[in-house]
Amino acid sequence: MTEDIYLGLDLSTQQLKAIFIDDTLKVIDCQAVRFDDLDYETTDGYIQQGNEVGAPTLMFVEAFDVLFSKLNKDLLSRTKAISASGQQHGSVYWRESDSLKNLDPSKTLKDSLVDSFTKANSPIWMDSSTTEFCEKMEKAFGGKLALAKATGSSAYERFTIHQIAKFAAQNPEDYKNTERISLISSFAVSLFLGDYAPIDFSDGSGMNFLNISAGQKNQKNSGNRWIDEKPAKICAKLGVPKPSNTVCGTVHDYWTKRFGIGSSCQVVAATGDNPSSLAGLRLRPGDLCLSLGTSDTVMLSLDSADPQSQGHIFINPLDSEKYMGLLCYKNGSLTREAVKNKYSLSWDEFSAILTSGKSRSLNLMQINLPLAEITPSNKLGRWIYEVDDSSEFVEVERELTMEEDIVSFIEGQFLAKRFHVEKFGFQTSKMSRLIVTGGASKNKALVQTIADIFQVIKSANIIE
Ligand code: XUL
Repeated sequence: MTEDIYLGLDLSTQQLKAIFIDDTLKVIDCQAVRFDDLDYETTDGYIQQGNEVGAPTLMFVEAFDVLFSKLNKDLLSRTKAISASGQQHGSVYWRESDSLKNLDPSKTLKDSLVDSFTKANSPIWMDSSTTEFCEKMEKAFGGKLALAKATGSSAYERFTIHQIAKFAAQNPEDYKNTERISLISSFAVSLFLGDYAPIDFSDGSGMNFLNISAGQKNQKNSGNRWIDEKPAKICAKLGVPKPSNTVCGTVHDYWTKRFGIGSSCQVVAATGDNPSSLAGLRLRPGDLCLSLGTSDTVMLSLDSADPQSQGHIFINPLDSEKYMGLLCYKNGSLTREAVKNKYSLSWDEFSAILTSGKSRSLNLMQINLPLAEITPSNKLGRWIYEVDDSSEFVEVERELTMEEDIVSFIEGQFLAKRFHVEKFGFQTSKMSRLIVTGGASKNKALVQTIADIFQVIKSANIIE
């Protein structure tokens, strides 16, 4: 048995998870706390009011209290380093105070930090309420593409700078009293440090405010990479961003006294959940990764950046001079589950229909977006087409059978991804590997459908 243990946290949409690995990367233990099991009236980890979507910041804090009370004390005492991954784009607003520095080991984190936030609900990646701020920024930059060339993406509602602009406009007093703004990833690591952790370059690329090419211009991963330092107050609240592998310091005394983590345990900068997946899978140029979770994402590792007005380029978490490409879909696992539930099916029954239905040529094409989509931007609704005798697509008026609905919906989800990834500049015919990861990758019928749609042939591997 090896002595050294490493602890990774994942603060995702629906839960906080801890995973211990040893120095051969073997998983030693894994525990999670679901946000809906805490007392904050969330559904699937969030609260939605129209197009505003957020999660109580104190709920995140309490999840750490609950999770750490369940973790194995021996493993905690052997932990050499801690880092975290977080749902991307979400933000946390810290009130000017010393409470983070002065965490008291006799208290829960929640009791220590109850007055520490100027905004009770952290806006999260599902929010789409900032259109006016997005439009303003694109206009100021001279259009979508110009903003994308600078920051890696055109303006997207969930990207953090627009959420900050909205908060500053709507709650100027609370904004004024905000000393620091963290991303959800850097917030998680701040709890371990007992101090503000830096935003890392990779998750920071999801803010529409970080200069993604500054590293190429001899700035060598140092200095301030915000695209505009003139809004000095915003930059001061964000701090100086750092490479994703920065060692930020050692754990605050709180963790040693309350949970027995060694005082020399290092705290490493956190990053977003998608950059974390790319790092964990060690994606290489030529690989295509589909991550199937609350959101579905398509990820690519890139040597150079060619931002488009749709899709995102982030700085690569493994090498700050390289990049990753990302397409994000809001209609992922929750939408698949809603279609399954519509027919009161188990996952096994749903999968059996997918497998048997696929062998028939249905000639149907369905686009089903019950949640306002991210790719393509803000599309919402359901469209069904059929190919007629002259190979034209015609809209379908009749009710679909259950089998037609399930098969055409799933095929539509992945046909769209293939189409978007080709438009993003990735040639699927030259793909070296197709990697399917995330919760839904356990579903063999789904993975086979994906393989069929991406025409995975012998030269490519599917890795589940
Ligand atoms: C990526 C995105 C989502 C979240 C989900 O841009 O918005 O994948 O990271 O946690």
